[in-house]
Amino acid sequence: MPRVTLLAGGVGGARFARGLLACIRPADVTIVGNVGDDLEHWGLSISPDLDTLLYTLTGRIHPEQGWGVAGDTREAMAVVTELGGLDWFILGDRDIGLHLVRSERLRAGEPLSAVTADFARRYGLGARLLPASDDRLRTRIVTPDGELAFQEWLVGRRAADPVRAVRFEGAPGARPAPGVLEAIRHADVIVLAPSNPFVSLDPILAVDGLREAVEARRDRVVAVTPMIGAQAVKGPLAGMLETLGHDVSAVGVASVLAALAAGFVLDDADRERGPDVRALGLRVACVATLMHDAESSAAVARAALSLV
Ligand code: FO1
Repeated sequence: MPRVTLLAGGVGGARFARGLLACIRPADVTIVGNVGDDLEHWGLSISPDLDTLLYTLTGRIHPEQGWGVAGDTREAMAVVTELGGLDWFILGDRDIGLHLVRSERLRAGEPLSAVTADFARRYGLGARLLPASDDRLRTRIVTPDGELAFQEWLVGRRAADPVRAVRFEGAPGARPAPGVLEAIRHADVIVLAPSNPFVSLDPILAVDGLREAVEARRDRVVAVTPMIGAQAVKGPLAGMLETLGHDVSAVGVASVLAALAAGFVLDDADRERGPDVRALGLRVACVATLMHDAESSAAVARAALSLV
């Protein structure tokens, strides 16, 4: 049974991870989650991508949103609105419970990796879930109107501002969380999840030593497309590929990741682009990449594993 390390952002990363856990023993899977999306809001330490992974992989995720908790209520948010508080970023009541505990433990000096491992254990997650770094690293979006914090750009302004550049506050200088480099060095397969390469994978790779560690294992690295045709499966990737000067397609993503990965999973609909991806020096597999249930997620995971 291969040991697999997955570098993952939000919803796409979590759905892929769910498929991986259907094919591989959970004890052989390490997931390194993006922390560039993290924010402090209402005094709470919020880690959206770690939570999306945790909730998805332990059966708690809100199925339509893809983030937050299934069946959650919004009583606290209703009070925030009633009292004139900032209500552009929504936390459900149960999600707030998790955030109260995380925030208190971080304030008391525990590292994010320890809190995350404990939440994963209590929620019954068999795989290892690691934040890329315990140090503060924040994705910042450079727009024509100036620089915005990631969630302010994505949620607050609905990703409407064109992206001129992306930068990572805190990197270089952010150290890998305990176990991250080892998980990359010792994996039989490393998967770059179908996540946005600029704002989900790059902030992981911006952690000190991480990009180099992945490049050193390139022959064992497989990436999965987050694009089908000219559309992103979810989120603002298509617009970012365009404004950052890349082909708005899976081939554009493959060219961004070609120095890191030796295999690339294309959607069946993009099968005819296979030769373009092979021309970048990548092995190619094709599968239906929309992961709407456990079986479709597992099929994508099997296609990725077939490339190593
Ligand atoms: N996405 C939204 O579109 N609106 C929200 O109000 C929102 C709140 C939120 C709270 C907790 C959480 O874990 C995720 C949340 N998300 C929200 C999703 C999040 O902004 C993105 O999915 C990720 O950061 C991108 O990977």
